[in-house]
Amino acid sequence: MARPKIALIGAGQIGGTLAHLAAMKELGDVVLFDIAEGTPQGKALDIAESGPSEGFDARLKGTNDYADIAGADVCIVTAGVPRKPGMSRDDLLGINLKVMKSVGEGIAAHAPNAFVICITNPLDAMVWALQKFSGLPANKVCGMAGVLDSARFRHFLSLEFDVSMKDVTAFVLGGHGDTMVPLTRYSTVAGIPLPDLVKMGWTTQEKLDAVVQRTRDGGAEIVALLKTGSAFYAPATSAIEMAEAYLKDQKRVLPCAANLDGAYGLNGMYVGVPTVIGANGIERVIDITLDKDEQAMFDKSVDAVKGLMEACKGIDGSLA
Ligand code: A3D
Repeated sequence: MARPKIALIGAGQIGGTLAHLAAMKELGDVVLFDIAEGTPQGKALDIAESGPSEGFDARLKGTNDYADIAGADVCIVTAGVPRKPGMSRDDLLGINLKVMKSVGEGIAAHAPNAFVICITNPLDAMVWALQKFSGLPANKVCGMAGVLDSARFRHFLSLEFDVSMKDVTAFVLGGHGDTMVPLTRYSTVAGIPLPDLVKMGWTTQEKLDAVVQRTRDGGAEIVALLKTGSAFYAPATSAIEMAEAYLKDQKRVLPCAANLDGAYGLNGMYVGVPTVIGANGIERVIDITLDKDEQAMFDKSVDAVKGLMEACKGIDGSLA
């Protein structure tokens, strides 16, 4: 059987890291696409030259021509611009919406059967626009944010409790922005919910609140340190986890920005929710019951995403 084909649209910081990870994990052959001439070709060649030492079997190609993504099984989209210090994700909307239009058309023309994972910010609005521009089925187009946000939450919790990250599960709902909703009730250490760990004296409510806030600010913390761009190692790793779930039909339960068709009382929008990812793409959206406070936080996050969707409609009438 031929190897799967993975097309990476955008060969910047995340795109290059995605290519390296996909090759090292032997998920398939990799095509790196970018409008910048030489960048995808240079990165593809550099990574291919790490193959003999690393010992992977994967072909890598860099290109500026959408025809080269033909027949891709997975497309991961990072095309666009990232944040600089002082910018919010929402400041990127105008530029990145235009990029989503050209990317959507490119994918529709050359890889209409792909499972598409969008990473470009502001995430929830961009993945919604990308699905519309591409016309691909909504279950085949999703956004990566929840895996990253919950990985950040898990990392900070593992530091707080001095336990292995492997034994910490975390649950983050809502849009990928300042209003994201880390749910402590559904986050655990080896199955023990965080509120119980507060009662057990493992931490205090104040410390837990600080961890939640650090998770919400996780992206900005890295932007402030790097100064020239945003996080890329963990975002790439998170998207690869989703791509692998699709390619290997793993039925992983992963939070991602998924199209809502009635779940959470919402329709026709993308927002971060727990999903099942397998060979049919987003196979299920898991509709959990929220308590009053959680619902209020989720509603606020949904309103923020709706505001961005309205802004997109104002820029591109075809989305209205
Ligand atoms: P960067 O290193 O600048 O790479 C972006 C690449 O996109 C560049 O190589 C550009 O040449 C290319 N590009 C621009 N326009 C087009 C186009 N029309 N077609 C094809 N390629 C194009 O950025 P990055 O890799 O650090 O980040 C990429 C995106 O991911 C940004 O929008 C970030 O804000 C976003 N991001 C999202 C998360 C999430 O968790 C959702 C995390 C980190 C970054």
